[in-house]
Amino acid sequence: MVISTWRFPEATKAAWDRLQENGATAIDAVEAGCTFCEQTPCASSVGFGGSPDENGETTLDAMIMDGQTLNVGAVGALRRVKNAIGVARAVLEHTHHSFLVGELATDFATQMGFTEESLSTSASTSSWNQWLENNCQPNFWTDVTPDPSSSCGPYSPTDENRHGERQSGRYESHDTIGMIALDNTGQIAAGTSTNGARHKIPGRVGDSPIVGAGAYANSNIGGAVSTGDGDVMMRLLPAFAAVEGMKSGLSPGPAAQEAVDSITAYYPEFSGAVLALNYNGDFGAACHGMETFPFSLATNETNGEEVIILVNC
Ligand code: SD4
Repeated sequence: MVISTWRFPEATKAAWDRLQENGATAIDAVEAGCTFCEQTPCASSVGFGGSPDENGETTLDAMIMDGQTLNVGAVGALRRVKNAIGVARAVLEHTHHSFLVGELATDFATQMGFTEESLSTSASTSSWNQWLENNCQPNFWTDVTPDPSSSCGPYSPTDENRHGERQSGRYESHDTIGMIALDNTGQIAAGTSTNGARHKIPGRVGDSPIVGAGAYANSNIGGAVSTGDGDVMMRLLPAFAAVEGMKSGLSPGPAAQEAVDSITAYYPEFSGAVLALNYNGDFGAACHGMETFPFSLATNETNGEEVIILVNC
């Protein structure tokens, strides 16, 4: 079966179709589903042409995890390459590393045969221009001068000491794809792909490519993916927490809920969701800070048809 965050039935279908091919594995399915989303792109938060950073550039985060070996391939702040999950898979397949970032990840990608091209579109450029005209609002700066709530940078630090305060992220972008697949050999894989947070500070990497934050998979237990405010989620590792919850005997829904609760205990304004699947094919999700969280799935029971399920938060 294949299950993925938000309303991405076509990406789920692409993954399902890949799974039907002779010899295809859960990892192939996750790569195919996320690649579909990156190429279309199926949301403004995935792939090229979305979430321009403060310089107007779109950069991509992606990861893929093999639940059999626990091998991971991930890329963060990847520049000028559209197929981020493909590059993540190349990190998994062709290196002993787990996570490559930035310009040097692009060098790796071109060495592996990926094409270098601009990730900007007229839509991302006009969204960036509007942001500039709006005095760079909103942005992710704090305790700098000039006042980031009314002025653009460049900024310098002020000497206010706010170490004692809990600084939440600032989440507005939606629709990162997180996908889990379970194949007929019992192998589970999970992956994510996103262009991160709109108007992020250049260099920012979110939770999506971080093991245990954006996704986690262990074929003996299950897999989980998360979406939402990545600057907060990477502090609590909700995908790992959900898989650990299933390991301790929880079914996927309560395990996802426990992972969300562990975030809201510290950050009550958290907005995001966790989706989990166990090795039996049971699944569940939990969310916070939005009314409902949709996800799509395709299974043998649905004859491979994509079904959208809505969870109340
Ligand atoms: C991020 N978690 O980069 C991602 C954003 C996201 O749905 O999930 N959007 O923070």
